[in-house]
Amino acid sequence: MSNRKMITAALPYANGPVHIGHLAGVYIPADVYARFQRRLGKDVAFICGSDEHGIPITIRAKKEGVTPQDIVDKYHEVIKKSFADLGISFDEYSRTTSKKHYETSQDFFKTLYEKGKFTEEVSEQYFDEQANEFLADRYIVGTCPNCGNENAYGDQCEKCGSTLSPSELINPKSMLSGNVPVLKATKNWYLPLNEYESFLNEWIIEGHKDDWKPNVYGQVKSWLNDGLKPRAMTRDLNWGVPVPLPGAEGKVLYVWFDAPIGYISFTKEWAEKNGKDWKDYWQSEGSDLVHFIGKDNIVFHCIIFPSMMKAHGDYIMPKNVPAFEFLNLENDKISTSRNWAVWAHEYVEDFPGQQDVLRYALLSSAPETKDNNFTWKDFQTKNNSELVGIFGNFINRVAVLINKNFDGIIPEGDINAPELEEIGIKATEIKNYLENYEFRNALTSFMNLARFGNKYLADEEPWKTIKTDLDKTKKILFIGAQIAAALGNLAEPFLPFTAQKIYDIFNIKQMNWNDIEHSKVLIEAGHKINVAPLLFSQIEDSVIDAQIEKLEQTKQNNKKTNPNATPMKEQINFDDFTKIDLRTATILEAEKVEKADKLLKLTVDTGVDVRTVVSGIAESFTPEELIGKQVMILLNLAPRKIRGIESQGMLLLTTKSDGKLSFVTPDDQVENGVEIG
Ligand code: B3M
Ligand code: ZN
Repeated sequence: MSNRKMITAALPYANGPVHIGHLAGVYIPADVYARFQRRLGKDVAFICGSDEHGIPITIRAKKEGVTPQDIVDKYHEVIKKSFADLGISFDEYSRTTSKKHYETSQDFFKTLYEKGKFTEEVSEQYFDEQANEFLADRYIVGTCPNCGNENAYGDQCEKCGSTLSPSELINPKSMLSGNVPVLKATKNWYLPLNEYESFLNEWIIEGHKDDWKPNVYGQVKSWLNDGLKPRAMTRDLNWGVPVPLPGAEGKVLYVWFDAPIGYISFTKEWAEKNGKDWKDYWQSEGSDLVHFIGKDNIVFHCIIFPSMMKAHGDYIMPKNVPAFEFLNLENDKISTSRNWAVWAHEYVEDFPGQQDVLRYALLSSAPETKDNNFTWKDFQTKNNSELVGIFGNFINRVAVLINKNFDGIIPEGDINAPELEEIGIKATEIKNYLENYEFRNALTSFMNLARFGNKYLADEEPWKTIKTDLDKTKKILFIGAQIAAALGNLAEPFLPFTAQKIYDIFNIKQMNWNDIEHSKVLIEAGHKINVAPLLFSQIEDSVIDAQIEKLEQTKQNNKKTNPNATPMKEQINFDDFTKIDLRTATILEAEKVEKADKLLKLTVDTGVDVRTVVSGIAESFTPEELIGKQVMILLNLAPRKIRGIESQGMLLLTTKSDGKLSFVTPDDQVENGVEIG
């Protein structure tokens, strides 16, 4: 087994924050694995960063009316902070707009180009003549040939789920201008993936039948069975890493070409800062490359990137690609566009100091072999019954009893007690599961040791024996202390914040995993421990209800027929309403207010009197067109001085989609001073 572990986690797109689906399906398992490998004494590089190119970024920028750079700058920071807050222990978290990444990905491309690994193909691509841009598949909408959905994208129909190419769309339109795009010839560089089929077959299909997860192996097999086609590695776009060839202006590297090279660029950045040689991790047989990804990224990490590395010639192949399935939220698919998610940064704010609770809950429902579900109720139960009720309870009882009865000194005990065997057994069990990427089983093994300790105390009742048999009590608490110290050590990959607290309580240093497997005594008798704060606390129903209410609110928002409509204001009762005196009225005179571009001074016949109203409508109406106009007025609004003029009442207006104002008026002419309601 090799001593180096080159561990990567999929680069999140910097077009939005990360949510529990990302955490459960990539980042937390990857972190557990990286921490565990470090504990085995391996030389670990755990590398990630933001994926800042690609269409999702430019689409988000267009939507928000800002530049792609603005978008990635914002979300890179948000994502990076969430990971740090949740204890994801990346050795490097960088970004694909870094200088090193541009260099590295362009060099990689040039090497392949110079070795003649690409084919050049001229193809007809859709072009928007008004916007003067080639259109990415995502930028073309039209009718799906399979289900008739009129809003299918050029790469996919979200209604029936079929994969499309833009030329299959009926009535294609450009999303940039709404015009019909034209086909225009353009040259791009392709990697002939078909030429790598036999290599992939031998390496994965024959070589990894038994050690890769069935979901990953199965997907690769079906891609290979269908036969691979050349794939364009460059695109006609203006956001991305420029293609480093003469005559390639306006072209960038395909985002799935540059993004995985990001793993290499970021390793270089880390190596430079830490006096390491990046090649030891990427180009040496003494290194195990492992990619943690979601199932939608399998083809890129098992077929395209390996083919790129093979074409280059200097790189090792991944040892394993543990891909996860998807996590649902309250039995519904997590969706960024529908805001159906628990966002990492919001969790950190709503549950300060409780990062490990989320890590625990997500690991125990990690979608390892099939899609899984997260519910807030389940989260509460996991905290209250398992973390508080079993693990926290055990650690606390041991520490409190030793502090109270033995002045915080570990008492003498039997170093050959059979109960101590359990520590090594569990350490080995967890190790075997983690080496096999079985995170849920590993977590269960860990919790079983806490259960074992808890039951041991409940059976032996040291709080009772202390009154009758001091010697026996010492032995019980000696064993209790060994199990507690082991739990702290074994918790670290899963629950790093809690592990640190246990090290502090028991005044111990973290041990190498192998040492835990082989030693029964982790704290010697006579060792002094510290006072014990609670590790976990009960999560009340009200806290969980607030989270469920938040999701309920999201559901309501998703029902909106107008996405721009503001939410309903607080309810009022009928009495509140009758306090409002609304009347019909007619504008008699209108004039501009000096030195105020937006204001008009109006004289209004309200039926009950003739009064002055100052209204901010000058940008929507000329004074002349208002004379004789019937309007509605809020009559009993307290008068207010505006630019020295007393305004008595308010006219009812609404805003049209072009931003201009429009009066709310009765359908037919009515007398002035008639009540509305
Ligand atoms: N940026 C994330 C995704 O598909 C994508 C991963 C890149 S890994 C090199 O969700
Ligand atoms: Zn369809």
